[in-house]
Amino acid sequence: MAVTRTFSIIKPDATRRNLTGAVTKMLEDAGLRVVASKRIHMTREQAEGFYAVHKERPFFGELVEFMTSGPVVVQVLEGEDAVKRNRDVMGATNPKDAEDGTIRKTFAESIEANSVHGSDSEENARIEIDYFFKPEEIVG
Ligand code: IDP
Repeated sequence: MAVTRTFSIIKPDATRRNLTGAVTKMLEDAGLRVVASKRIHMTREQAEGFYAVHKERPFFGELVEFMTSGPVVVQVLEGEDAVKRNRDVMGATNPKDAEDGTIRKTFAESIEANSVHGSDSEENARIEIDYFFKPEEIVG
């Protein structure tokens, strides 16, 4: 299996509860390596652009509010089959549906405040990494 990259966000509900380290440990324990990381407070424009695919969905406004409500940690993760590996350890979008041992089952507060984002395809991973990181910020 090829070593690939994916994009992750530790969301405001997790940074607020000081869970950056705990979430990162679960990512690392799942075989992912953090090759870039920075703590930022997203602007409204950044959040709207990032979630543009969801702009017709009823929760778009609330999602942008939530994602700009506090700091987030954006990360590039590397590992074998990184997109799937990350999605597996994240768990289902709604923590009620997430499996035991996943990040969302362990930490998420709700379907919205679900602690982590992870790219859903390699193509989106490339787009999302480029959205937040310059190539020289990624140190593999
Ligand atoms: P994903 O993050 O598991 O890929 P998506 O369906 O792409 O899930 O949704 C993006 C984000 O939008 C979710 O992680 C969650 O924060 C939020 N979201 C998804 N569905 C709902 C909903 O029904 N109500 C409120 N927020 C939602």
